[in-house]
Amino acid sequence: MTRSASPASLTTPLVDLRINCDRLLHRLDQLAQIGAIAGGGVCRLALTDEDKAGRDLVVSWMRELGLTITIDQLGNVVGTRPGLMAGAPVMTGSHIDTVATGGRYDGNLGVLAGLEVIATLNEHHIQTQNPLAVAFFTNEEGARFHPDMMGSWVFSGGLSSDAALAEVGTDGTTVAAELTRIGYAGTVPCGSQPVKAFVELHVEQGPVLEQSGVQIGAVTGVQGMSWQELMVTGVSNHAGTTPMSLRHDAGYGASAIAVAVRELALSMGGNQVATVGAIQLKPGLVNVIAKEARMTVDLRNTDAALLRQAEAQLAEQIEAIAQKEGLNVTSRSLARFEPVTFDPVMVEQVVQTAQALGYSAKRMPSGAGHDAGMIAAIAPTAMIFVPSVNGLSHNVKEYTAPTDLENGTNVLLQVLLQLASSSKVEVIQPSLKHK
Ligand code: HGY
Ligand code: MN
Ligand code: MN
Repeated sequence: MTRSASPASLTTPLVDLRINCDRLLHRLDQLAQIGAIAGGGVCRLALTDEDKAGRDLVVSWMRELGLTITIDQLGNVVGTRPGLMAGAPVMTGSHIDTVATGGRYDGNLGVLAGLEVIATLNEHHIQTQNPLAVAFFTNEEGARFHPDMMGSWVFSGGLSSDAALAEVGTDGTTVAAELTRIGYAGTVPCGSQPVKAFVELHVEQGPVLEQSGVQIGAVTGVQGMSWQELMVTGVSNHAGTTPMSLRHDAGYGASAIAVAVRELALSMGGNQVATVGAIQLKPGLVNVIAKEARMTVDLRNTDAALLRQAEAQLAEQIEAIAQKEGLNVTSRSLARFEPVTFDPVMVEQVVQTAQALGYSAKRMPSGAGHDAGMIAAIAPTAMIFVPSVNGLSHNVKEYTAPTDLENGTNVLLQVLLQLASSSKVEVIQPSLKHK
């Protein structure tokens, strides 16, 4: 595509431009076939063969769209479209890894919506002032390798590549070995790619937009997150002969802690949420008092001080349970992120853009962690939410209506045009094929 001799420069963003929803839906459907599981969901855990296949497909689309591809040491992939000026790109993107019982929109929408924006600009021969980039970051979910948002955290300088590469997953492999195995151990140093601004489109994964009947969420920030693994150790013994007063039952201890976690969130109220997502007992036999319980605790709050209070209160309750039951409990942090506030000017831009397109919009915090929460450390950042039917996510029944997918992607298109065009865009006449 070459610039024409006298390009028709437009002085305002192309407010009437719209994406091609069928093309977006087709890509979402194709990507969802990779790692497809019963019920319409997706299992594409980070750095598995399914992740590789998904990466390969998205990279092939990036190449078709003429993007220049870079892969950094953590396997973060960035596809860049040149602007009329050089310099840091305006970036969008998300992740294509999923949890084991994931849906087809979590993360995938943000990446494919970014490609849809590029395809729309290409077919209308539009070039922006600043370069545009679409990224997918490694291991956003943190389901196989902790912490979550690993790739974007390293990309934004919050975690060293060495530490991330050395991380051992739940199946005993390392990030480094798996990146090499799937062919995505890149050479670009992490943290070496500046970003002018970052906007991520994502399904809300909660009930707020649907219950309020609002079409677009202008995300004000991401709540703080504290993941810990607890190892509860007791004494295995015979289920029939051991008097209740003599038991040191790790299974009971874990259950009492799980109840305390729930009661903590209910007593604190507000935005406090708390989840015990995994409990494994050993030896896990019907007639043996459990010697050991491995369990996870996920605490989140939009307020940093309240999150610390929740952590402290839970630690006290765990200590009391351990004392009473004669158990030993150790805790290991799996992830810890402070609440993040997005750029207020960009949040307002999302609201204004949505309303200018005729969509209703509301400001709201994100309950889920996102790559945008990491990139906010290095660039002005905002997120766009679209409604999740029944507020479901991390569930095979995750669903967002095509109209909402289209609305969100159109808002993304316009916000990116504004951010990357500064004052004007240039319509590029296609080069004459045969002079
Ligand atoms: O856990 C989260 O909020 C994100 O899906 N990793
Ligand atoms: Mn996500
Ligand atoms: Mn997720």
